[in-house]
Amino acid sequence: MTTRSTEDAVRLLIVGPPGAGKGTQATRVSEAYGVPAVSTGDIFRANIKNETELGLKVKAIIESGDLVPDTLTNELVADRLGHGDAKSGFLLDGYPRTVEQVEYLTALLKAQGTAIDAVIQLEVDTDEVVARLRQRAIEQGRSDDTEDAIRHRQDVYARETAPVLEIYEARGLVVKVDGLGSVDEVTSRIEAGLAEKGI
Ligand code: B4P
Repeated sequence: MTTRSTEDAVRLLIVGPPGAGKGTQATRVSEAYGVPAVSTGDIFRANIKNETELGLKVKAIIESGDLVPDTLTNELVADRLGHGDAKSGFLLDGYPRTVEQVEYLTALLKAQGTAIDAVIQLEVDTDEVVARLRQRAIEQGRSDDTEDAIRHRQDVYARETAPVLEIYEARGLVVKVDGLGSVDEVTSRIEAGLAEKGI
């Protein structure tokens, strides 16, 4: 893995509907660019597993397919990005997911004199993401991959997260990537899209 200095730090987001492959690609892209992948979903799931105070608060929300309240999520991200390894950049997976989270993140980074460099938008149609999540339900048994929660999460994405992409689009930061095909093919498209932006 490449190691980065704070001068050549790269700050990336990966956004897409639930099941688009954000987590899958975040691991690979973070290794390729030498930055930590920070997944809000993974942090919440670890807290639920360890039955922490945060985990107990968010368990039912996540299982229903709703979003965790912005205040809790924002605090968690601010804390994580304060760790030393995030000083030389990061790849945020699954955050921001609401307009309020975008505003919070923008202000947080601005206070540090930094900003997001690019937003990877994984494009996968609803039929395909639903099929992937049904498969994950069989293979991993994740408690938020029930039929009702899968459908509900797609609705929440369309309502709450699609406007997030409009904001970053207006800022000229979005790299649109076709998320269909093999995992390797998608990774190659992401790397090519970032290279076009000089990243
Ligand atoms: P996440 O953990 O972000 O869950 P996700 O959207 O389902 O995952 P992802 O898109 O990463 O899918 P994956 O790579 O696994 O969020 C879970 C919950 O946490 C949310 O519903 C919410 O309640 C809460 N939460 C998280 N962030 C929040 C925030 N900012 N604000 C509020 N609440 C928040 O891929 C899916 C499947 O597809 C896998 O099985 C994978 O193997 C497969 N796959 C991947 N790439 C593939 C490919 N190219 N072809 C075929 N299959 C592929």
